[in-house]
Amino acid sequence: MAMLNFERRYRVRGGTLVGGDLFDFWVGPFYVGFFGVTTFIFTAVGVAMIVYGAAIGPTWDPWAINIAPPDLKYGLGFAPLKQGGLWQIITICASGAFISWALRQAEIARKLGMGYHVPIAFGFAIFAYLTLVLFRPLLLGAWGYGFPYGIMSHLDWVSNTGYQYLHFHYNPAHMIAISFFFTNALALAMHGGLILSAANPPKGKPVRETEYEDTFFRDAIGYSIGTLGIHRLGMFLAVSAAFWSAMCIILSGPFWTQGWPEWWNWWLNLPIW
Ligand code: BCL
Ligand code: BCL
Ligand code: BPH
Ligand code: UQ8
Repeated sequence: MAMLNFERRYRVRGGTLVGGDLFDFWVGPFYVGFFGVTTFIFTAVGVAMIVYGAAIGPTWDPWAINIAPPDLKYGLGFAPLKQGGLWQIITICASGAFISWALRQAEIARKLGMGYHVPIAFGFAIFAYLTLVLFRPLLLGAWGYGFPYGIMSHLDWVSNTGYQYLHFHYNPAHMIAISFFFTNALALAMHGGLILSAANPPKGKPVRETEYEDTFFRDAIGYSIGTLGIHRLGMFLAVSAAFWSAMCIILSGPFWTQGWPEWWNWWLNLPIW
């Protein structure tokens, strides 16, 4: 891959969090670093375990391959390899790979003298994942509450877990999370549309400056959040969607055991009706 002139200049040593100069180099376009090596190792072991799980399983159909967590009877202990132990190893590898990935992004940000916004945003996705396979199982007392690793089987888990609470749509944190996801797509549609409309005119027409972007939305809705503001909003919406997703599932079980429609009784019981 061709290297930008700029990339050649910034590819210098330093800024690493651990390991000093040890893995401070690039392979093709990829920065390696200590956390590149740990990402690579966790990914290699994790994927190998998935392939092994598929090999000892009943099928090679990619949609049907399933690596299930241990039975609830194993509680928070280790399970035999073929009874959920594989799932436990894969979970460790996946967590290690995701966290290494974020730390590698942080090292790249340091080298470039940039903020940590991207790895922090990714941290919210990692937090949601860890809520599903680590925090909630810990609070409920068994690894068996984690979701199975399989394309179709993980959808079964979502559906079954949802119906366990009768009507998951009544979960108030789920409502907030969904609203953030929808608002996020609304904001990105507006942002993508607005930037293309100003910065990508047909051949021969002039590019419009940011003042025009502001004016479009002032004319349309009386207010513009501004060209920096829309990115702050975008990060807030995306990160909040992941955060409230984590909240909706950590509440289900550890903090609320009935159906979610029941939760709303506090509202019906208000003395003002
Ligand atoms: Mg899921 C769907 C992965 C957690 C509910 N989910 C998907 C598919 C993909 C996937 C197979 C498209 C996702 C997508 O476009 O995301 N889910 C996936 C992963 C995790 C995960 C990797 C995880 O936490 C590690 N899913 C969960 C949890 C639920 C959940 C348990 C709440 C978030 N998921 C659902 C529902 C649906 C999916 C409901 C679907 O309808 C959809 C589907 O079609 O399922 C069949 C956005 C991200 C990108 C576009 C970036 C690219 C991501 C690629 C496509 C991921 C490939 C994963 C690969 C097959 C996994 C193996 C890794 C290798 C061994 C290295
Ligand atoms: Mg629901 C959860 C929306 C109906 C039961 N539901 C969610 C949330 C989201 C949502 C708010 C999932 C997003 C998330 O957590 O992302 N649900 C939603 C909507 C409807 C809906 C919009 C709808 O009806 C229109 N849900 C229902 C019905 C129930 C129901 C009513 C089933 C019958 N819903 C549940 C249950 C859960 C949700 C149960 C959840 O557990 C889930 C939730 O909140 O989970 C936290 C967070 C993102 C992640 C977890 C992905 C993490 C990715 C990691 C860090 C990186 C992966 C890397 C990958 C392996 C790399 C691949 C390799 C490369 C491609 C090379
Ligand atoms: O590099 C990135 O993007 C290109 C980072 C990333 C991010 C980032 C990155 O910077 C950010 C800011 C976000 N995601 C943000 C978010 C949203 C919340 C703020 C949220 C909605 C979200 N990401 C969701 C998701 C989902 C969903 C909804 O399911 C997926 C699938 C992803 N994000 C995926 C990704 C990757 C493309 C990338 C990323 N988000 C992180 C890449 C990474 O971590 O690479 C290192 C790891 C590997 C190469 C593979 C590890 C393999 C494991 C060892 C084995 C697999 C185990 C797994 C549990 C099996 C699951 C099976 C499924 C069928 C269920
Ligand atoms: C085997 C091997 C590869 C070995 C390498 C050697 C080695 C040891 C390396 C170690 C380092 C290491 C661990 C490398 C790992 C290499 C691998 C396996 C990488 C996997 C990469 C990966 C996770 C790919 C996923 C791609 C994907 C499906 C992404 C999701 C789709 C989306 C949403 C893409 C967005 C498009 C994009 C690029 C956006 C970035 C961007 C943004 C956000 C932006 O705002 C902006 O404007 C300011 C841009 O323009 C400048 C952007 O580009």
